[in-house]
Amino acid sequence: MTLRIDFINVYIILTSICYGISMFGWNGKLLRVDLSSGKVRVEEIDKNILLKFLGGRGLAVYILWRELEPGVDPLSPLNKLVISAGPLTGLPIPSSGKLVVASKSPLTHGYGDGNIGTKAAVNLRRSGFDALVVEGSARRPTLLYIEDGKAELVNADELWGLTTLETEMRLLKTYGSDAAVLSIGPAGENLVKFSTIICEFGRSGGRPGIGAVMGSKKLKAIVIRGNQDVPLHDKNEFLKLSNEAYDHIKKDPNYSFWLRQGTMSTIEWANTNSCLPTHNFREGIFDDASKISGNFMETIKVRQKGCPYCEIPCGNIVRYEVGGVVGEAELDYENVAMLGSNIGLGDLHKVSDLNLKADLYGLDTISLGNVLGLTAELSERKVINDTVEWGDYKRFKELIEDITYRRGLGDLLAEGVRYIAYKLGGDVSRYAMHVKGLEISAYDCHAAPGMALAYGTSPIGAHHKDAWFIATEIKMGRDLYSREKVERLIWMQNIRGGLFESLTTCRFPWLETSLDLEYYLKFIYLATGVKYSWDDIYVVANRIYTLIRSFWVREYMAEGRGWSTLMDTPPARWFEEPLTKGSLAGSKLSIDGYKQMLNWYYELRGWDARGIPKKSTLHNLGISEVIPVLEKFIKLSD
Ligand code: PTT
Ligand code: SF4
Repeated sequence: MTLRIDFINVYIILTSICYGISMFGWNGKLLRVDLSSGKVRVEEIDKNILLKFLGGRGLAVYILWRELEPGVDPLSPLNKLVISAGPLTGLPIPSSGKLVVASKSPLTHGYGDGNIGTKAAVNLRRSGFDALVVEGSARRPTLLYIEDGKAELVNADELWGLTTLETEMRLLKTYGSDAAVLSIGPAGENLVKFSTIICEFGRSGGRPGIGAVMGSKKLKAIVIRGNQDVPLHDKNEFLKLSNEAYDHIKKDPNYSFWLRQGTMSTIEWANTNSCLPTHNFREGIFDDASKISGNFMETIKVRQKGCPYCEIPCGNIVRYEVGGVVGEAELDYENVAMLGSNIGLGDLHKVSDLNLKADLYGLDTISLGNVLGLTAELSERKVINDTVEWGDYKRFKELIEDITYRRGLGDLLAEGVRYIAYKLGGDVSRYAMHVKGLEISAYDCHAAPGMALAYGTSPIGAHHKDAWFIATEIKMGRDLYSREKVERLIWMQNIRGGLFESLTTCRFPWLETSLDLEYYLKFIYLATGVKYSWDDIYVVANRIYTLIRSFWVREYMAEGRGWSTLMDTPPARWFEEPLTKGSLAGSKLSIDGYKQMLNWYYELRGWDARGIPKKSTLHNLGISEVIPVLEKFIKLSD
């Protein structure tokens, strides 16, 4: 039953989530909200789709592929925002409070998603849903409230313009501390192309501009509460296994060090291994690395923070002081590398302050650090008239404001580095650090061809989420351009980007405290009653990667941008300008070696020499419905 009332407490739907297909692990329902018409409805999700795509990222790309008009403007009402969970999300197992936020990206114009650690993950599932699809666009600022199968749209005029912190505090006061809030800041409202969704006072998700998609829909926030249990196939055994997993994690030798530093220990590691991004990815060594390191961070750390059900909370909360003003910020490796060494800033207090600004405004720190680094380099090369010096904290802080509110130069910077390079022309594209329009995350690849390939082939653009390959690469040999590396990379993508993004749970228990992957197969079985083998999982992962690739090709062809293997190639800087410091001085990537690895990658994925899925691959993966759609735009290989 759908009721349309008017704007203040507008649309209410009461739905029975008891009826429908019986299943375990999944709720089998999605909530669809049309902001243009104000209609809200509950839909069943075909069980076969859940079996084929698991959930999270898999379900998101399935929905976006099927439901978006090819070539849709990402900031138009026709784009859709999908928030999706997987069969393990929000269940009482280690680190399950994660949620995928996905859409056609306004930054890259391809498939975009992020993975956000939040109570909203638990509450969405406990509200009876596996996914939320938001379409259309509201006329006025709006808030979506979800509770136990009911949804309500509420006027949010009073929240528009507030920072994410102010928004979350107000909403928790209104809806109670057991509510979960996902919100955007002024950057999302002003359609900054790398704005994100923020929750829990500083967790951020949706690097490819998912915040701007919410902003374009005038959706300021989503508040979720939920009190229902997700039905499980074998609850007793599930809980028993979960206890065993928690015990394992706590006994792991890395457990206590991880609790002290989380991802921040990577600063020293990356500097030692010449891959800490420095001065817009010119170098991999930063002279002031020790001043922004994990060890230094420990001296100003006041507490730690984590996602629901997490026994290894990695959020480092520090208290910093700049010019007599004291503040608190949450630090991760990526934030500190990109707003520290990459912009020449060797002062963790100042880095923390820039980080906090990004959280309050809802900007992605990785893209922001790229944009600021590029701006300093453009200033140094006199491509722009503005003076922006390396390490100039005050100037960077002003620029963050200008980007957020799109003032002056900030209006151009708000578009991301690919567009900046396009607009300025000349040779700027050689050192505008992105792949497919998404700015590169914090690993320099002058001497890391496998990691460069991980960025080149990541399904959302240059992000490390699908394959943090560099540590494996260092063990295998950095100057090796081998087929074996490509095989290992694809395995890693399938586990991280296929399995974990679709389950949807945090991958850190596996990576940082060696929780065996077998646990996850057992958890899937005990939750859903469905036995997946590893071969089944690889098929699911390949299906997801191939559908995402099909989405990119369709969108780029429909928009008239065309498709080429350059889309999978990192910027010229890493191929042309060698490192000048440390033991790897003189290193740069080989373009021939990279091309060879890319060809192997395509072959192993069943894509043709252009990087486009072959008909036979689409058929074998059970997504042959993609073939006629793609063939409207481009001839496919057999
Ligand atoms: C993620 C990206 C990362 S990845 C970091 S730090 W990392 C940056 N964090 C930001 C931040 O903070 N504030 C801000 N304004 N922008 C930020 N941008 C950057 O966003 C994150 C953790 C981390 S910390 C990592 S690696 C792991 N990522 C996982 C993943 O992708 N999938 C998965 N199944 N598990 C993961 N576990 C870990 O989660 P995006 P989060 Mg993030 C302050 O969202 O878009 O994917 O970009 O979600 O809750 O902050 O957890 O060294
Ligand atoms: Fe969240 Fe960190 Fe725990 Fe993962 S390890 S669930 S990102 S707190």
